[in-house]
Amino acid sequence: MDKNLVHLSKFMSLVLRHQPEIIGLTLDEHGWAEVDRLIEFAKRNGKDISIAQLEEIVATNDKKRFAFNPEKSKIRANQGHSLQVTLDLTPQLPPNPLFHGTATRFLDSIRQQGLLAGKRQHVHLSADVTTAIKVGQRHGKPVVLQVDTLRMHRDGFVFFCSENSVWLTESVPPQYLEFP
Ligand code: HQG
Repeated sequence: MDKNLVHLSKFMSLVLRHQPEIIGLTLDEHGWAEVDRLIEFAKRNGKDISIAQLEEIVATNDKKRFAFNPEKSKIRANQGHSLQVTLDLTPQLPPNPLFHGTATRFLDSIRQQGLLAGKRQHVHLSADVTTAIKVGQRHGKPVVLQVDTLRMHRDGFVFFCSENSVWLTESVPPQYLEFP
């Protein structure tokens, strides 16, 4: 993806996941923004985005972070919100195990508290170690924890899989985590 599109995609993450109000936009309870309004409000705030660029971002974004509704009149982020939105995801039986990539500096706290969603709505889990390492690297020296999803599922924890294949759950208490 070219640099300008990466820049626009980061801007879309900001307004569609965290702070739509910075351009005066509102999202509905499912996280959808009207495409026309997004374009218009972004323009008023100095960001020119064309419908063609939005389509390219939706189609080529490395992690499929965004999706259109079938009519292409609305757009939303597939996951990663700090805003309270209902993504209408259906609970699913997760693969066992799943992985969580984090940084070594968080380990003491995670040993005590388990994985917490923090500012986001969910704890994010990866289906493979390579992805988990990439996620962890964003925070420092990466370390991958293994999550016993089978036992969590048996104990009543609910898992969702986002449109872009990120596994989501509310929290992971320490007894379900395997540390390296
Ligand atoms: C850590 C990216 C201390 C947690 C990725 C993580 C993902 C704790 C950090 C998505 C903790 C939160 C989310 C505890 C958790 N004590 N630290 N008890 N519990 N943590 O960015 O999972 O590029 O909010 O391990 O690919 O890193 O945005 O979560 O290190 O899918 O599309 O607190 O963001 O996707 O960091 O990443 P984040 P994350 P996008």
